[in-house]
Amino acid sequence: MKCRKCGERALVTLRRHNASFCKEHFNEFFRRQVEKGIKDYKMFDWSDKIMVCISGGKDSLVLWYLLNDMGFDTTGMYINLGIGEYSQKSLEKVNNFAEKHNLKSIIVNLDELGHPIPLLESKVKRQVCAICGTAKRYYFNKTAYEGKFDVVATGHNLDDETARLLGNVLKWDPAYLSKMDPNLPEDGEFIKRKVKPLVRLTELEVGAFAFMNGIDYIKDECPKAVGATSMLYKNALNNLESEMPGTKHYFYNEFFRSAADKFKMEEVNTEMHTCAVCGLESFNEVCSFCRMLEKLK
Ligand code: Q46
Ligand code: ZN
Ligand code: ZN
Repeated sequence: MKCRKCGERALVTLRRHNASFCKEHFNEFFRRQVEKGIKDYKMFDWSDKIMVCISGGKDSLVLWYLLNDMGFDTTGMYINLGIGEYSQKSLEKVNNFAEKHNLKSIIVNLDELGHPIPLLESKVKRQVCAICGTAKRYYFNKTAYEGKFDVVATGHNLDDETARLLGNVLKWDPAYLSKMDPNLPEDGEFIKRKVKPLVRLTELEVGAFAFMNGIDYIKDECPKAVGATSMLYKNALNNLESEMPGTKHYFYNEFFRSAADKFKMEEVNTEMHTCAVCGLESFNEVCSFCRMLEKLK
């Protein structure tokens, strides 16, 4: 296979684009997709202070690497979830990466705060990923608010987002379908704008970029991810994609082109409170995270 751009030996073939690329031109293609995502969805510009949510996996590290390389003002934010060896290894990858590229980072340690995920899991009667999601959302919002960031960026890719879209379509849940936008506006003073600049790239493409650019990330999956329904949706979409290259891209883009508007929720004027425990803005008198922590007592 030869590179579509220069005719040199190609290292990657992208069936959905019917093209092969050498390292240099794959990097060029990849970067252009990220730039297009940022521009098309008006995510941010060079004046914004961006908090990048980092897990130590390939998506978040690739995103951080690229945004920094493009000259954006980024700070990585990592939450040590306290999930045994998995958390230790991922923290190591994040620290090494930040040091190598001379990047600013903020680390929140749930062990030190007294509520690592395994402890919450043993006390709260909810699925572990729902508990973890509530904790992560809380600390991402809190850190972005306290650090006066303009925008919060996550490394979700096309596979993540089409799997989520498929799950939401199967349930026809308008509340969830209205939140698919890769640029979700801020909500009040406390919740900052959330963006997903890798949304035009597949998991495979992000992996290839990480490999070609020597980005060292944690390859292990979180041990709690076993049996997650999102994997079912990803597998189903991968089967479709291998028979019909371009399916994921089409499914995602067509949703925004012809259906997303129909799910826009009416602005509801919900009365906001100040959480009686932590003092941050909340829908209820005590926020959902603090209610969860009360179960530890
Ligand atoms: S980290 Fe947390 Fe994920 Fe692990 S416990 Fe579930 S939600 S799987 S992205
Ligand atoms: Zn080339
Ligand atoms: Zn609270």
